[in-house]
Amino acid sequence: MSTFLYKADPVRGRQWAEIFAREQPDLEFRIWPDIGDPEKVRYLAAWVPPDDLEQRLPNLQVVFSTGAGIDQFDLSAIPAEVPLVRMIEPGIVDGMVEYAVFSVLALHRDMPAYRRQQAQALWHPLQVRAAHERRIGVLGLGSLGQSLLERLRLFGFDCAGWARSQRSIEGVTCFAGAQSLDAFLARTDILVCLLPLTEETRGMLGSRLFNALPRGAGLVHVGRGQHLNAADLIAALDTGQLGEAILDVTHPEPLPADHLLWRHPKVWITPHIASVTRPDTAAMAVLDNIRRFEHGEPLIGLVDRARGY
Ligand code: NDP
Ligand code: OXD
Repeated sequence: MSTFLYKADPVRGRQWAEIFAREQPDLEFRIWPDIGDPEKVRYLAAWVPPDDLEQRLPNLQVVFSTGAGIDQFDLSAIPAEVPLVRMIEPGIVDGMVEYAVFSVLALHRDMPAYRRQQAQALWHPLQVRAAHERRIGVLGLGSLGQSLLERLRLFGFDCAGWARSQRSIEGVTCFAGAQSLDAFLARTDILVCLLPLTEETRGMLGSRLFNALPRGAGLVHVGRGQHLNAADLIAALDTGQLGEAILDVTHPEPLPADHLLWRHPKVWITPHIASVTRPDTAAMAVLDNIRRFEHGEPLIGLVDRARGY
């Protein structure tokens, strides 16, 4: 019998185990560090994989990321012939859509400003803008960015998105490639970052990008902490170039208690909870990919190592 090895949160792992036992009883499910016979491990699902992957698990055939992002993997440590698959499952999409819609609506309806006003017992209505007058821009039009835009459109926002390749999404103005980034930013009042972290996107959320946005724009950052230059963000908030920022990801994580971002009046921080993989739907998505692999069919979420996502 081959083994499926799970190396992430053990509580959720036990939920995965129940689903595997029900759906694929001929595959032994083990939770790290109880790996059994390493020669029998064909599949690994991990948030962070073990060191010495090749030596430790010599018969590994597929690595699954338990998250949508794969930047925490050292791609050079995974044998070239072993596919790496990122997580695409309905639970992660639903969670992200909820969080990002909440954040966009909070900025659209000035909730951070009202929180500050409440702290001073200040009753002061701010001017309301209609949704169609608010331009939302989403960086990254993958499974999460597209699902978010489909939902934001329903509020009547003026929606746009930016990706590497030209995309077509009903009701959304799509921009592609570095040459169109400034045009996309110039029409964005609330920017949502849903990019993967790669060599091209690291540090992208910095002064240059902030200065290309309309003055007072809002930022919702749900990508990765290393997309963001925190000093540039603070400077942009202090000059008013940016109005507010909602950050779910930081660098490092956890954010140290003495970091300036914690106390900045125009920053809301959550501890990387925008979206988490849901055990029931994630286990089913991985089982479907195992079936695909065993039938020689294309894997859903296969990482392109050259692109880095
Ligand atoms: P996908 O791989 O499906 O989509 C990535 C998108 O980014 C694609 O549209 C891609 O363009 C675009 N992109 C990548 N590189 C560039 C570039 N250099 N220039 C322009 N566009 C680029 O990812 P997901 O939608 O599944 O997830 C996105 C990210 O969200 C994850 O990598 C992770 O960092 C973050 N995340 C955060 C979570 C949280 O809780 N905070 C939870 C889950 C994910 P193209 O379409 O042309 O390929
Ligand atoms: C992910 C995450 O990438 O939770 O799935 O950040």
